[in-house]
Amino acid sequence: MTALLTLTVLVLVAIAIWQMTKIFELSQLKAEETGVATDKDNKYNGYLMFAFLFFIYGITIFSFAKYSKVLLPEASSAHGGGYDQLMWVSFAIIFVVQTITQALLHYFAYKYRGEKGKKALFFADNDRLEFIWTIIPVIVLAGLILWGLYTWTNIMDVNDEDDPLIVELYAQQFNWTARYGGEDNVLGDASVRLIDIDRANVLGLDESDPNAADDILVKELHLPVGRKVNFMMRSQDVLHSAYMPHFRAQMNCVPGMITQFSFTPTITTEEMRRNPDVVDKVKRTNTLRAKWAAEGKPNSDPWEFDYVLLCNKICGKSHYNMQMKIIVETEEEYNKWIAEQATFKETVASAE
Ligand SMILES: [Cu+2]
Repeated sequence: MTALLTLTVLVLVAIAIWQMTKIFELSQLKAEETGVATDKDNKYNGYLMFAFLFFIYGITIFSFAKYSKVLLPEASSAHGGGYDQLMWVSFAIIFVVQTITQALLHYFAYKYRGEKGKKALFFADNDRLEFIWTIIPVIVLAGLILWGLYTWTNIMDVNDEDDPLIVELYAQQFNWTARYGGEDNVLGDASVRLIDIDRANVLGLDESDPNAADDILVKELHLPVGRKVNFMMRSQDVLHSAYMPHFRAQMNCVPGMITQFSFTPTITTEEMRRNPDVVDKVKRTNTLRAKWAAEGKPNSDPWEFDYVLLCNKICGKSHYNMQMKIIVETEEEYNKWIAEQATFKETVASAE
């Protein structure tokens, strides 16, 4: 109660002082007040422009220092290196150009600030200047666009050369299922209309298609290192997006159609766990988790690095948790694992 009273008194005193200042100001007739900025105002604003320049440079340096470590580690797919290179060159160009132009912009705003008697020089045009500021961006942008198109067509060229492994990624709210073609490496036909949950035909495989019998459905994606994988994506309900950040891969999963993406994994899970950036990230995460564990908070078990398949389209309330573990391993390990998995024919219940 005393605190409330003191606070009320303080607020009332503040209002009283403010009102008195206003009355005092109104009683002072200022002859020179014209509403036009004075030299002093302009100089003040000029310095503020400089202050803002240092603010944006400061925030840039701060972000580099503090957040560089949250970037993805080295790409784990054959095409990932070229993709990263394109991105880093684009970043570097944007960084250099913005650093220079921001400095010029703010310096000129200060240098040519309003001053009594100072008049701007007027000239209609300058061919050489216009030529320079048109031709340089044209060359740089055309180069980036051509390089980008070349990279894009290379990455998006899904073909059957080099005996790729065929894998279906099936998206539904809110989980993923992967399907391998089995012995013949050919996926059986499937349709959402054939889904029969009671008989464990969860992906709607067509039982009359001989290719479907040996298909293998799993909840953990295993990939042999060095072998090309052609992914065929389907969605049961809404738009999802299969996002495999470490492989620099993303493709929408669209109900009613099959979309494709192809890449060759180049680094096994075991090798990636020894990557210095990954080791560092695991260490940082686990330090935080140990702290959480001490405070009795959830999600505080020690974490180990694994590749992941995430959904990258906001597809509903549990979207954030729609993921599947990916394990990249040697060919022998992969062959051993796939041999242990049951086929569709073995898991589906007979139609009685
Ligand atoms: Cu989703």
